[in-house]
Amino acid sequence: MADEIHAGFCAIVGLPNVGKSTLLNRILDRHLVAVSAKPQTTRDRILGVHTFELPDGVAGEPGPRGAQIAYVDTPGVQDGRGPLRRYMRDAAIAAAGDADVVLMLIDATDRRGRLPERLAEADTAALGAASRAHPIVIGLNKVDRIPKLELLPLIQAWAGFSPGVDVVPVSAMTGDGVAELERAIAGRLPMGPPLFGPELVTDRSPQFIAQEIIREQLYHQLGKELPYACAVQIETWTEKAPGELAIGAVIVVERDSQKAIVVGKAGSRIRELGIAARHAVGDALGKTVHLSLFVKVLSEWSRGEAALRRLGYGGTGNGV
Ligand SMILES: Nc1nc2c(ncn2[C@@H]2O[C@H](COP(=O)(O)OP(=O)(O)OP(=O)(O)O)[C@@H](O)[C@H]2O)c(=O)[nH]1
Ligand SMILES: [Mg+2]
Repeated sequence: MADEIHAGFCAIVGLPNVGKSTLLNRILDRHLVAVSAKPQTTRDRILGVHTFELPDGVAGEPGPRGAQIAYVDTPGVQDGRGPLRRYMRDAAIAAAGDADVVLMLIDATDRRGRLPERLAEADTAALGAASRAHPIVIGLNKVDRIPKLELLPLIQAWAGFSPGVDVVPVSAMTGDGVAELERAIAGRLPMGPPLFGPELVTDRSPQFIAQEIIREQLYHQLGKELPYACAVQIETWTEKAPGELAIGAVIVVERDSQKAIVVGKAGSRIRELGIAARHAVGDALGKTVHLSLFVKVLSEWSRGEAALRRLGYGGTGNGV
């Protein structure tokens, strides 16, 4: 049928910090999901839909073709104890299980994690198995930072991962190779009508996006000092005028000492954080944002299933 396109779900999976969320932001050309230099930034599945034209078609089918790739960004898979880490790992493995295509992203600069053997280790074996059960594309990311000579053996090592696998070198940061990568993914998607309307980019609410971007700014501002167990909750959300939003948000930490770090001397930290987050959230949502930030201590929240659910990790209606 003429209105059939390559359409389906692609789960972006991999170890923490390989650049999954950076890649999704690059593909959608907007700041939808949180990115940071700290591993385990993404905590939940996030849908980002890219509807586009492939000018040269896909392999074996030349000519322009329509495509709609519904990407699911997932938390980096890694061993770890506690309900939050378990929740994150389950979210990634479930997304790989539900997808039409799995995009396994590898950090080509990570000497230990960049070879296929890494997927045989206990903490990643379930992800390796879920990925092999699907058509798979391997993206070797961060190639802007490795010498070309190192790339060839890496491509060869992954070429044998599963039958018919495509291995594509990319840089999510510069955009190099991203069009090739999308072409390889689209070529593995079934033909059919689009799954989503052309305007839909994500199923996440503006509140969720704001919450994620405030958490991202927290990571940027605090770096190594940041407590792992911090969460952001939106408490108030008022449309003051068209294009103008007032947001009240709470940063939840687990101890008074962590609160002191986030607030800073005479409130200096949280003030700077508020300024950076206001700009970043405004950019992401395309609005002028007024932001009030508070810090709250909720002891041991990352260990309790009930508190996790209250902060949006788990339960129904939160995944894609
Ligand atoms: N040089 C370089 N750095 C990159 C590239 N892609 C991502 N990064 C950096 O890698 C770090 C991790 O990026 P993220 O996109 O947060 O990685 P992630 O895989 O989503 O991480 P988790 O959500 O924690 O699993 C950030 O500091 C990015 O700026 C790339 O192509 N080149
Ligand atoms: Mg991420």
